[in-house]
Amino acid sequence: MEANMERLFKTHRVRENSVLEGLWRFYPEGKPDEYRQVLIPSCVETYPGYENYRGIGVFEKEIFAKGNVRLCLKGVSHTAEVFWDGEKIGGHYNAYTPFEMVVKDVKAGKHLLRVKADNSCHPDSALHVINDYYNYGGITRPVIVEEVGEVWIRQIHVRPFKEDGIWHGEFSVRIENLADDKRQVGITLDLESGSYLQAFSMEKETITLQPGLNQWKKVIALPDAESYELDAPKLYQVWGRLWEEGEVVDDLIDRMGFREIKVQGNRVYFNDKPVRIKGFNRHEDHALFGCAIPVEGMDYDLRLMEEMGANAVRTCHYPNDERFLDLCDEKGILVWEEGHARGLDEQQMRHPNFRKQSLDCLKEMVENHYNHPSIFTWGILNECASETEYGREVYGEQYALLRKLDKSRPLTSATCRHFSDICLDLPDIVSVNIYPGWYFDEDVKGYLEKIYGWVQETEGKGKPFLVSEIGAGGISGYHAPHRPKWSEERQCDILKEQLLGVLGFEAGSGVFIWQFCDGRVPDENFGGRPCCQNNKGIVDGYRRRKLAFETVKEIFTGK
Ligand code: ADA
Repeated sequence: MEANMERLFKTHRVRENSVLEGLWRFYPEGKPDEYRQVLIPSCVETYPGYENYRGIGVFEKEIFAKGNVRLCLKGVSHTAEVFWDGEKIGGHYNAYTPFEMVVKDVKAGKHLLRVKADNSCHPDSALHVINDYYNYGGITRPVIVEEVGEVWIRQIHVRPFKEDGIWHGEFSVRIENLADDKRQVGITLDLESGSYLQAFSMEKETITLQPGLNQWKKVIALPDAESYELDAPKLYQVWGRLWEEGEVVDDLIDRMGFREIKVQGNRVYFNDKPVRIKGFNRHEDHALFGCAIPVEGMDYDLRLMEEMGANAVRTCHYPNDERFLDLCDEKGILVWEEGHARGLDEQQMRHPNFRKQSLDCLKEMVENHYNHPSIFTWGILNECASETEYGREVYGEQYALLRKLDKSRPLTSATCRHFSDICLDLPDIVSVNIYPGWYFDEDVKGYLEKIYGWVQETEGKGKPFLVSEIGAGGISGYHAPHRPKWSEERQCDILKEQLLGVLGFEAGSGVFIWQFCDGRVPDENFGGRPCCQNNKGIVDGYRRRKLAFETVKEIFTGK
């Protein structure tokens, strides 16, 4: 299948589209003389001399453009301002979700695109705060530039569902009309499987577009559609086209799979098969690339996980680069995709921008990643203040938004407020983070039974139960015969007991190991974090395997 660097497949055959990769000019704000050429996407912290830079980075690129120019920035970390020929045309908060803008009627020729990216924990930032992972800076995901006409397709969502044993798709297409008046256009949808193999083609329909954003919906029965199964992940391309006077004026391609996810009793079902998670928590972090991991590195991470026998990944604690999700779709790896928030207490959740910033992030996550068949659950608010009344209000608000945006997936949230959480009635799946053997010495099975017993006394009773984190620190290369904490040996011992305990717990639906790879943490968070790293990775930041690699592999594969 053809790829561009935006996704793992071509997103347009008609609309002019390119990825603004290659060299850009970078300088720290106010110091244009210090400019250098940098490759985009990348993290500022990987530029020599900028390893600890916190502040505004300025990025510039001259581009040739004309007509209505749509710019889409897939990830700028973390507060962005965008300028076109010196004029501000947009801005965005949050490193982990895309944003876009259209510059209308651009004269054919050279234009200057300038992006300012601020990675400081400034007072307006409620989510990017000092935390147990690193707030890298820069343009960390691809930048797309497109030429659109007056009418163009913004998004196609497909909700697959089965009725009378037949797959159906509820297609929902968002179309922009940049003109000031109504427009009549033709619309078609095609489904293709594999390499351009026509699976379904819709008769052209005529629709009337009001000025601004329009939404058009259609339910189509697809008796020949094949299911997307985890061991046979069949993907379809959806090709939407807009027509005027017999000509195609715009198009958009996305990808989906036919599958349903349901919760029944204490199990999650993926196409009627109960889900049993053997997964990893993975931060987007790499010793060489920071959070801007090239797609080959993403693929390598997934190959390591597959080698260990994993079938799932949690994108802790924020939405991921969409190319990673594309890879998970292709490999049939279940994804728990998470909104952005980790370990915030009530005071932090009372930051005046917190509610809006987190709701925006959830909205952008679901709208952009809705079609990925591998995403089986949306997660929110990891280890936030779910033991307080105010926290409960916020959890309620976020769950309500997610339910409005997507009725097809169960919802969850990882809690550490054991024995005091008052929100367990809200999620569809109860998820707990536990570290027996690492942060405290308690028998894993006993602790699990205690937690599970408590959940059964709350409104979380009878819901699917997941262990969203277990783990232990291990400093890569540190070996000692007396197996002290932080040695690779002790990491194996603890993980073995934790994994056998959790996977042997019949009432549970599985486990996500904390964590796949070591990751950088800020200096301010150095306590309990040797080398300013969270060292609970099964591989280190360079993906070198620790001893625990074999331990996990043996347990996950049963070999
Ligand atoms: C928590 C948290 C993780 C990480 C982990 C740890 O459970 O959700 O982000 O900080 O603890 O390593 O202690």
